[in-house]
Amino acid sequence: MERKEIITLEEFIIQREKAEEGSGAFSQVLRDIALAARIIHFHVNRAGLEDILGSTGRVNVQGEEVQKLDEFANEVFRKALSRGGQVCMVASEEDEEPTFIENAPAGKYIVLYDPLDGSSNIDVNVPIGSIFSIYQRKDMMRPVQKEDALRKGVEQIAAGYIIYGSSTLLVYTAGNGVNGFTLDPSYGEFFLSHPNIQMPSKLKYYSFNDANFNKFSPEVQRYIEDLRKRAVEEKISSRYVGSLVADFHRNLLKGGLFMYPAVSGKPKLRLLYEANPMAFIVEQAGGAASDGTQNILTIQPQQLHQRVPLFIGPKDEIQKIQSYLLTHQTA
Ligand code: AHM
Ligand code: MG
Repeated sequence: MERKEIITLEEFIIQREKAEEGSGAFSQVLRDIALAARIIHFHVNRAGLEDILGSTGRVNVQGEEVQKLDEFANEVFRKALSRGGQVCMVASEEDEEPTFIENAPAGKYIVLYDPLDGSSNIDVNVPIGSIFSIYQRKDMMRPVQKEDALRKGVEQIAAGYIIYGSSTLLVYTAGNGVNGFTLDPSYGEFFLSHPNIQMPSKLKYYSFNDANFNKFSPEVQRYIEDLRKRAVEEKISSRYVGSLVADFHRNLLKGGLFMYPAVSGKPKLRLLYEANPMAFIVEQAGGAASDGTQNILTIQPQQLHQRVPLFIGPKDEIQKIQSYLLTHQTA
């Protein structure tokens, strides 16, 4: 049997840095994120034991204030990204305003993240994840400002997610393919386990919250009704976890469509922290992402916490949805 080459995340980062003549500054940002991932992995796995579930303000047996896991993860990301000196500003789904990193005013990067997505799944042992998106700062001649985070997804230089599931995996793209690394918890090391991920073009699964069906727009309802009719013949199955990272990860590997259309006209998922990074990854894996009318990555954000409808999956299916929604649009 052919032996697979063993490559750690660190080795992979260094290889890519040499091949692309990177400065090393970007590699440091990835290292900071991998550190945050390891720390959050450890705490997710001890969630029940450490009694860190439940509402903020509770006191644990040591008499210390207990933090909710999503708030804890938020701090871990902020601290990890503050230490490397390369990130001048971070913005989190959990915080109203971005944080300017005091000790790195000359940092070249801006990182946006959702530190623990799918948090309603934490206390029922269902996979959850972290999502991140990295931009290079445009103007180094003036201090960074909040608006510098309002960039189109096409400008991302890297994006990724960490899934805390049956194993912990870090999947990322720096615009040159998508690669996945599985954490070996005994060594605390990520190993390349999913090189060059490509999303199968054949639709195998669809994932959406069916309970919202009656509140989708009539054209989305019609598309879904057609999709259901195609399911038997085309051997399409339905899967929905309710954690974007888990649903997306399965669909990325197996060929699946994830949808979170507007519910009573209101979208739920965030453009900057959820839709953009996943859209960048899916395009790098051969798929596509749309808000129903346009490519997610071309949307100019107006606000940090802007929400968008999200349709993400195999390219052909996304094209089908876009033309379907266009032709069935009611006045
Ligand atoms: P969160 O950021 O508050 O955790 O919400 C985002 C999550 C996604 O992970 C998931 O795709 C979606 O919300 C599920 O929503 P619903 O429970 O309405 O189906
Ligand atoms: Mg979220």
